[in-house]
Amino acid sequence: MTDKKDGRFIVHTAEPLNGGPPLDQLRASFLTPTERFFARNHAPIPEIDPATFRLAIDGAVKRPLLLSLADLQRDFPSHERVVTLQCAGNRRAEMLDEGQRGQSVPWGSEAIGNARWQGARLADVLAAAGPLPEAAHLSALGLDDCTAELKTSSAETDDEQEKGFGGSIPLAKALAPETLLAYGMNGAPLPALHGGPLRLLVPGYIGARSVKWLARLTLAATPSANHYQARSYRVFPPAVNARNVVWEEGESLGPLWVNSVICLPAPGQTAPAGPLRIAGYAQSRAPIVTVEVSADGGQSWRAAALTEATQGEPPSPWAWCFWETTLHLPPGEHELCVRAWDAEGNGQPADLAPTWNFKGYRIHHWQRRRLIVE
Ligand SMILES: Nc1nc2c(c(=O)[nH]1)N[C@H]1C(S)=C(S)[C@@H](COP(=O)(O)O)O[C@H]1N2
Ligand SMILES: [Mo]
Repeated sequence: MTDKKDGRFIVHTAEPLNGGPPLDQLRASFLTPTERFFARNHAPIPEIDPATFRLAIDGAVKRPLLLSLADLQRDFPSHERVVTLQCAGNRRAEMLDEGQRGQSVPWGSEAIGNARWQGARLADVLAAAGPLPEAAHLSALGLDDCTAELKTSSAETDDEQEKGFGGSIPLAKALAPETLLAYGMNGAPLPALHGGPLRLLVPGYIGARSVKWLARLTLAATPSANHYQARSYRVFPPAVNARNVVWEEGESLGPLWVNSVICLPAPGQTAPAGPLRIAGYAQSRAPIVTVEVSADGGQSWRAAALTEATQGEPPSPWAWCFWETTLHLPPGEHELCVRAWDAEGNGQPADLAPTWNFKGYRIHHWQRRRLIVE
């Protein structure tokens, strides 16, 4: 599957493929080309024949449905959405010390991408099934086989555990107009690596809820009991670790938080004296309204310009925001910092410590970067 990606793709693991593009490339285009779009896989990519593929919709519905891809494309209007997917583990490398390496994907800031997705509105399909009054959550199950990871995971597993990757969202989010059953990505059929023939696409939520290779959607009164909803993708207070964790007590992740990242200059790059362009991305559950940059480790700040470089796309509330500013820095060592706010007033913590969690999710403190100006 690495052959599906650009030559500069940062491969964290090849089988299954987990990786993303270098940050200068990521910042180069508002829509991330598919061959540069990050990939996060918990198990090998399942082989699915689009001709015999069926999606089951069951549980608390009046009319259970079994839909082929052709049914979906014929019976429900097609919609396009420009949506940024971000993995809950993005920026994990900033919190890992040597002893923790190897436990999960050591993401830099590349576990994110913005694409134009095409699909049916989940709300339209659910309307055809007729949700019953007790339905409060929508569970999604993938066709992949995560048995190997489930065996090695520190979580207790029981025999009843589904082997596919799964997760759930509240029914209100399932019925929201932005949520899609996606079969297209960047103008082409959804590639197998990114969940083809069909994936859930939940804008504004952690990437894990956008379940790939959809097999089944189930409406129920309670959230999914799947491992990746019930035990994984949860954050715990800093004192909790792998030995004392009670999985069910963690805060289950859903809607995204505010994050902002410096892409240019690229990490490790020394800059010549003179005007210096600093640029990056920011994303949240709601549109980003302010991004500020500091060159003195967070003592003084200036507003960055939010670029409207949407390349002909109408602005999307579910897409990331590109920001940039030009600094004139004297020769020497500087500490760059970035922070952002969204339209709901959410911001970022200054430091990692209070948000540190042993699973390495929701890392979103001000990003700091050492820069040498010659
Ligand atoms: N079936 C299935 N769906 C999945 C996953 C998976 O491993 N299996 N990974 C999830 C995670 S953790 C993320 S961040 C996104 C990544 O989507 P991408 O690989 O298309 O970038 O898919 C989500 N959906
Ligand atoms: Mo993820």
